[in-house]
Amino acid sequence: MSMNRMSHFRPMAARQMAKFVRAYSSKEASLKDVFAAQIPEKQEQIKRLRKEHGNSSLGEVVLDQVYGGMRGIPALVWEGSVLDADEGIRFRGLTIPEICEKLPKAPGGSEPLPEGLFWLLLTGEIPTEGQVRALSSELYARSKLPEHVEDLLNHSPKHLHPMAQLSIAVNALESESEFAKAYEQGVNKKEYWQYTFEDSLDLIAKLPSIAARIYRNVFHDGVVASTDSSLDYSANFTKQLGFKNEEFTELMRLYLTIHSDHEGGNVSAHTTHLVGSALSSPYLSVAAGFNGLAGPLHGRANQEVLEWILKMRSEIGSEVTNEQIEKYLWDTLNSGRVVPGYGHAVLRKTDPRYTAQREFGLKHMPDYELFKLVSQIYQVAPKVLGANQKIKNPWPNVDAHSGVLLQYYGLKEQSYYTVLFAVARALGVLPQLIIDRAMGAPIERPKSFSTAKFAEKFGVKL
Ligand code: CMX
Repeated sequence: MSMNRMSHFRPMAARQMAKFVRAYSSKEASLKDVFAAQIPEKQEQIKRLRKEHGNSSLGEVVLDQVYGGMRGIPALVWEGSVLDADEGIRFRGLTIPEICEKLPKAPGGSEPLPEGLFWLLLTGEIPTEGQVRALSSELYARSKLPEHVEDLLNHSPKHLHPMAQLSIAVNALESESEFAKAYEQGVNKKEYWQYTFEDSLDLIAKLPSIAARIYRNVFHDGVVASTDSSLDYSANFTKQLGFKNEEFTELMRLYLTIHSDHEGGNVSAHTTHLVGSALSSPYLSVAAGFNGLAGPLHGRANQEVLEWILKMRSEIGSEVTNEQIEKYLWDTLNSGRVVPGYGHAVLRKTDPRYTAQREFGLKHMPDYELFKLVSQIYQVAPKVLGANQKIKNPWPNVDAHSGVLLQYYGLKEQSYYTVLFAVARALGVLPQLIIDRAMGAPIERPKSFSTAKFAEKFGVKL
């Protein structure tokens, strides 16, 4: 560890705080300095809010919400993003088109750099180009994998799903946890966030190397290209995956940005937060979140969508009419399966993450057969799904589109797609874990009852 990094590990004395505040006002302040300078004010804001409204009601909880997967119960604090049912996600108050416009880009590029989004999620501020470049370099410097993690991946059976391999590798990084070591040495709880920050940056930095190793081992020759200090996070990632197309790197920048965060209640975000609330290290917390992301109703839907589309094409042929798509949709529903890529627990309109990917497709591959097929399904599916009253949202979500864009550039192995989602999701869940530790968030522990107890509460005899 460099002296520079070590210097952040001492208790935050007044003199040091003054240094952070000075650094914060500088255009070249580091992410850690900017965040550190914000902490006292954020703590104060929460203290005041709780003092004035600690006993104010947030509304009623009804029994159906408890049995219905806790839909709509306001029970979590999540600073990075808020999801509106009709409008979709806002990252620190900004829509997807707004972040695409405001976040720094790579030289000659037009898509946002995900490093910038990470900065925005943690601090609420748009970084300068210089700050993002410094963060890219810092991630590059932290990206090397420990040998035992490489070994684990190299010895994983190829038929083990890429998400299971990813989870194993992230759990194995626990050996590197600064947080776990500091906790063992009895660090003061006021300093938890600093070690969480270090682990978070290390984990984000190493994830592309893990993901690329899995991809190259399972689907190719096991050789992972070296990274380059002059490249940004996404460019190094696509290089490691073995791609040379700059347009694909642009897609990766957009992909990692828009898949990062989707407020706190989704399975991967909530799980990371929940496990983290027990003071498990960022590695163990994020690995747990990834296990949730691997489920077909959540992140694995991107794999399912591609399989569903390819199966339709193999059954019907490449020239598909709207009537044939409608029948295929009904067949899926009537066989008791879900239509992957459609529906959402919160959204009630087309997901703006779907729209952002569609716009990318219109710009770069308007005549690509699979892109056109996704557009055609969009014309038919909402009507079919909408005919079923119980489906609350007949519109497409983020996963309906991502796979065909990857197919176009030659990343055709759909069982790998959720790993890309996971690399992005780390950029969304880790800022909140750092914030949780800086704000002293408590261990999460909601109340549960048995059905017999609920019945007793309402005077029902079972
Ligand atoms: N196809 C078929 N049935 C669907 C459906 C779909 N796309 N979306 C919802 N339904 C069904 C539900 O399965 C549920 O049926 P039961 O009452 O028989 O259990 C009913 O409609 C009501 O569900 P809902 O309230 O509209 O949706 P939920 O909040 O329960 O579920 C989600 C949300 C995403 C799991 C669901 O829409 C779904 O399974 N979609 C397909 C999988 C998918 O695309 N997941 C990715 C979501 C985005 C992400 O996290 O990455």
